[in-house]
Amino acid sequence: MAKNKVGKLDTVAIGDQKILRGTGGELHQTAGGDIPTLTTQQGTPVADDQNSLRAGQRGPTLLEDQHFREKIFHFDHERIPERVVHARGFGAHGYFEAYESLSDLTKADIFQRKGEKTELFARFSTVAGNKGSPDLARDVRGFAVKFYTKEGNWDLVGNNIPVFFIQDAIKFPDLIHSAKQEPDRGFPQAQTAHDNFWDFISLTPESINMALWIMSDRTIPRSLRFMEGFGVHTFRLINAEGKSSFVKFHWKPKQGLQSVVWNEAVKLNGADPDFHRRDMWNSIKMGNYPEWELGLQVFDEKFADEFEFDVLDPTKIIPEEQVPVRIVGRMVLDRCVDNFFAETEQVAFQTGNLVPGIDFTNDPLLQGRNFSYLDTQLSRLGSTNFNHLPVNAPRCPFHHFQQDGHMAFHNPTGRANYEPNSWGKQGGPRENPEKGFQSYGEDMEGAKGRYRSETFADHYSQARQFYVSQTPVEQGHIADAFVFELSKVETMAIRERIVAHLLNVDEDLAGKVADGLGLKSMPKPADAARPTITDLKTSDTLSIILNGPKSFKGRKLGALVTDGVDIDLVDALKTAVEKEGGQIEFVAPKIGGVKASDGTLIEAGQKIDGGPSILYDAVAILVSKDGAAALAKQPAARDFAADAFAHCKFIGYSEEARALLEKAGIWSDIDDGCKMLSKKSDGAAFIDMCRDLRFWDREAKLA
Ligand code: HDE
Repeated sequence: MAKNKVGKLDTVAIGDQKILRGTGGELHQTAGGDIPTLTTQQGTPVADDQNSLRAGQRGPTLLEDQHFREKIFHFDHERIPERVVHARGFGAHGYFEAYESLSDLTKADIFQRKGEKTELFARFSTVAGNKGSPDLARDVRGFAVKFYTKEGNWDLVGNNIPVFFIQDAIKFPDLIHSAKQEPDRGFPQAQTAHDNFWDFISLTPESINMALWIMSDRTIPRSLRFMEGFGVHTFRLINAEGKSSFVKFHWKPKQGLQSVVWNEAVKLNGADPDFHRRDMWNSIKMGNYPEWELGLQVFDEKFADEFEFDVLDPTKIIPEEQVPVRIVGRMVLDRCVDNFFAETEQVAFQTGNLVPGIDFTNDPLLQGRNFSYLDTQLSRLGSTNFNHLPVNAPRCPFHHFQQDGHMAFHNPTGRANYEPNSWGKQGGPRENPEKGFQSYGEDMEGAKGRYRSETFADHYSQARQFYVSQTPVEQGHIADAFVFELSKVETMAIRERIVAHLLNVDEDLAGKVADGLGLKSMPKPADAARPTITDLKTSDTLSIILNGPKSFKGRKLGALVTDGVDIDLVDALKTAVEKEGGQIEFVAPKIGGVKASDGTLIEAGQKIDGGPSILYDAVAILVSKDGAAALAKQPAARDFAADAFAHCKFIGYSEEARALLEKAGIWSDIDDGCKMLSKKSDGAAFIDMCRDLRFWDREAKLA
């Protein structure tokens, strides 16, 4: 053991490794071998990173300690302002692969060649909550994708819901203020269940369609991997001949659609506030890459003129039955970020980032967004040079004369920083009329004014269409969500105003909500600018349950095990899950794991109180008799079983689990969603059952 003095500290070497003993007696490593020397930002080697420079052993700290000052200075400024909306997000890298050439529709380079891959960065987010808010807040999810195409970055900045709350961007600050924490008290965080939000909604009839969507299970997705994405607005595609078609963009998850139930969401926010980001991170790290297909709804002016609603109104969808979604490629997310701050936090999306071949329409919300996204980056990223950050920079060549500013690190060389100039080849880039972005030459006329088009006036018909397109289970969830949220609203008049709107959507829904709120009498229906069209065709694509995964692939089974568990059952179940492309996690009384019947050690992924059943898509309770008796005494184990049952999950159990299931209060209610696992083949049969989302038949009995 070698010893030497560094400042006031002793270092010791044990074998090849140097260990530094701090004054507190802790052990620290110093540089040497493969470990680089710590430096300041200037590259000056640092001798002591444990103690600041003092005048004397117990004296004051000296101003000349440059290393200390640089370190604290930098730390003090680590945070940048979080996004004013969509602050909580999670990003990943991946690629887009075109299935076919769309040159008939668009000259966008990304869509020209079948099989071509384009790198991209996707960021998913909640809207209302602050950066540290929980993942399972009832909220719309942002679904933003930056494609690094060969002709510039194209940002498709969408949501997981195809409609929006408002029709004009001028109302966005009001909408968001009403949803966020109330300004006097600074709460509630990441939830719309409060007076201000529902006050605004109740006074904004155009938001009622969106209100139905956000009260559906769309706002509590099981995972970011199992939700759809939508560009929301109508855009244009322009082909090489200058012909324009209208388009709406859709992302369809290959995994299918899946959500949690509300009671689960509430509990998940405590048990794992990072549930969605952890799920995405783990899936990608395990090589189980999430995939979405890009779909286009393409239509022409004639359809736009004949459609019941205005295609520029972002509170409306175009049902897929009316304009089918044409699948044109896929997005695969296959790489986690290396640094959350540099990539996920600093990525700057912008609706204005379009490429030749794609263009805006006059949707007033989209027009307003085009102003907002560029503007917001200056507050957040502090410099007009945010596009110099690697995650934002194009990956195709770029040349322009914009220069200087804070932190510019792409600095043009040469004499010319203006154009036109007469410096020939040395004079820098020039415009390119053939290749360059050309806006579609749409005719414009009309008097200047602040308008809301008459064609935007129907606020209830599509809300009704959405509601009646849901399965009864989902309709029940929507009614329950309204009752939950409005029960947190303290002002009676606001509760009544919402019910008055719901009367224009569906009387049965309004009745259920009024009943759930204990309203003494039914209000009059809200005044409607247009009567509700009641015979719009239902659309199956609007339901989550009808578009579920149909497989256990990419989903997770939680298996509660104890010492003495039958190893054959465990083996059979594990094999069945993995064969299906799912994941199994063992939950045990202790994190050290359990010893199975044959002495095999089963490693635990979770200790029982850290692994509640809400974390899993389905559960199995595989325990020995003694194990069940011991677990029956533990509230966490009883909750594991009782919650799984209450959340309509499929439950597999060994015969010996009875003592636990009895104590959990579910033994006498065992139903067809529960399967006793007594022989090897039961494992596969159970996973077969789990292909369905949940055992919904149970829900009505629990009500
Ligand atoms: Fe956004 N929105 N938004 N939004 N939005 C932002 O831009 C805004 C809207 C959406 O992961 C902000 O960089 C206005 C609709 C996503 O970084 C800001 C209006 C849709 C993200 C902004 C809307 C979205 C944002 C905040 C009304 C779905 C997160 C930080 C006209 C189609 C992107 C930022 C990411 C972020 C403004 C409405 C989606 C302030 C003014 C509709 C996915 O610029």
